[in-house]
Amino acid sequence: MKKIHIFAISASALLVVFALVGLFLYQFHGFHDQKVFSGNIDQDHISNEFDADTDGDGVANLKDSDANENGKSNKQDVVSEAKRLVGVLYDPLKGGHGNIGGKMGFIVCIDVPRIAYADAGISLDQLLKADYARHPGHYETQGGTNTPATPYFYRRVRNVYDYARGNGQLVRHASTPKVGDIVFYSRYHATLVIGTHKDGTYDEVSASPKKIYTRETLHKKWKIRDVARLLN
Ligand SMILES: [Ca+2]
Ligand SMILES: [Ca+2]
Ligand SMILES: [Ca+2]
Repeated sequence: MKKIHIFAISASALLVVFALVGLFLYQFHGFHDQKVFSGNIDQDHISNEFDADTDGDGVANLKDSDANENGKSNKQDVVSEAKRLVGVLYDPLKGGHGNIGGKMGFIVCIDVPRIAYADAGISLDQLLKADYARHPGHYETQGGTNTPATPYFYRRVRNVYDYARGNGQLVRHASTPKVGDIVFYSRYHATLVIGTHKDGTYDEVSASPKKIYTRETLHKKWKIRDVARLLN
């Protein structure tokens, strides 16, 4: 009798554990859709990550209102992909130690806009790489440790900031946010605007070490900040 009782308890304990693991996996996950970068939408010889015209229609990504030719506007794609990132765990190693965290699908703050834009067919990696080739002076190269030839170049907030500043896409002290804006809290932290409201508040997706996993914050009060505004 006692044995059956213990069995019942351990079986229900096991169920609880399974339920918790299931909930954890549902709520928190990694980003594993690397084909966003490694894929090749127009099937030319350039992967999406470094293709200046991802859909191959002759219109450069930032001038193309539907850069991946999926029938949805860039803004729609950016917003829906950013929402899909909600729950992705933050990389506590911040890309360090051979990017173990990144390989497990963990992300850092700038990955939110980086992935969301890439999903829309606009690769920030490509924009930064091409800009660096033309204007290395836009960037703080830190004695050669911060160039496209070094591993973490495309995942540094300050490089996206410097790209935007050097290309007329930085709005200093923006008085209102717009959907798609990359919001700079500093040269080391950025978030993404995915919605705006008539009352002046906005919706944001952000990843940060303090929050552990990527979050969506709704109706946030706007504070004047610098933003990268890439979309029209
Ligand atoms: Ca291509
Ligand atoms: Ca195009
Ligand atoms: Ca699209």
